[in-house]
Amino acid sequence: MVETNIQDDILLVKLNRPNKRNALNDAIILALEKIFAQVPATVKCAIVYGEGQHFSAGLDLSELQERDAVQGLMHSRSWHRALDAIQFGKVPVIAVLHGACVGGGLELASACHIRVAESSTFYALPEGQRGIFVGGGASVRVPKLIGLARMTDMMLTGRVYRAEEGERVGLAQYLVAEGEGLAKAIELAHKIGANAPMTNYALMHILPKITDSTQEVGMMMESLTAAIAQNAPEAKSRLQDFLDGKAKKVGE
Ligand code: 1HE
Repeated sequence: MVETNIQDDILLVKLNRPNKRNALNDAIILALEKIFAQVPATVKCAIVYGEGQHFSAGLDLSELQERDAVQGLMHSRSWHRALDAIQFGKVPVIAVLHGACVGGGLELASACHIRVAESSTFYALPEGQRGIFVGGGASVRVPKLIGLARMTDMMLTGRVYRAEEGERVGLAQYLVAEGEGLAKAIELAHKIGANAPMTNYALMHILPKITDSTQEVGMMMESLTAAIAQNAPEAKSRLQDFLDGKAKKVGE
């Protein structure tokens, strides 16, 4: 139900359950956790995408049995572990979205570092209408993308954001024509893979902690990160290349 493939230094992770609209059952969540905990050392970036007409219909509702409170807590925490393995793993992850990106599908997408949306993409949090609450990290990650008020509205009213509006409010960073998402993500993955490792590490692991901190602590973490990054041989040679006229200018 989850297929992986390595192309150059990019790990391709495909949700492959199109007859159930890539609904995420426990086996898929566990598979994602394992895949992102064991990214091979040669890989520099990963891409998550979905087979069929939709990225993901979210939690597999057929598995939502009668759970008591403790089982429900454990289930939600299993999603947190898997999606944390994506957000705080070894390499940046790009999600390619199309069709439904709803409920747990949006939770998965929001754990990735960049979202590329094809024009068929639509976003919703139907948990509000199903009488449940988000449990896969949306209450923490989605407001960081679109703000508290928009997420509250999505859940209170069942509001659906279409692809263009989704890109405008920050659910996706790139909007592309139908069928072009994977090519765009591969192009971005090559750019990401060419960065200095410390830069990618800092963006994945330090920047989120800075934004969750007080101004004082955040500023100190920024200074420490900047000092460590600029001291790396990789940074010194890149800066020298620019001064020698050998590096690309901004925008080239
Ligand atoms: C499913 C699921 C699912 C489809 N769990 N089986 N998510 C939702 O509330 C979204 C529910 N799904 C939908 O609204 C629609 O399926 C879609 C808009 C995504 C796609 O519509 P469509 O017309 O392409 O497909 P379909 O005919 O609705 O579904 C095809 C099959 O997939 C059908 O099964 P079949 O055996 O009758 O063929 C559907 O039952 C099945 N299917 N979605 C199980 N979600 C950590 S907490 C997260 C909490 C949540 O994510 S709640 C939100 C759940």
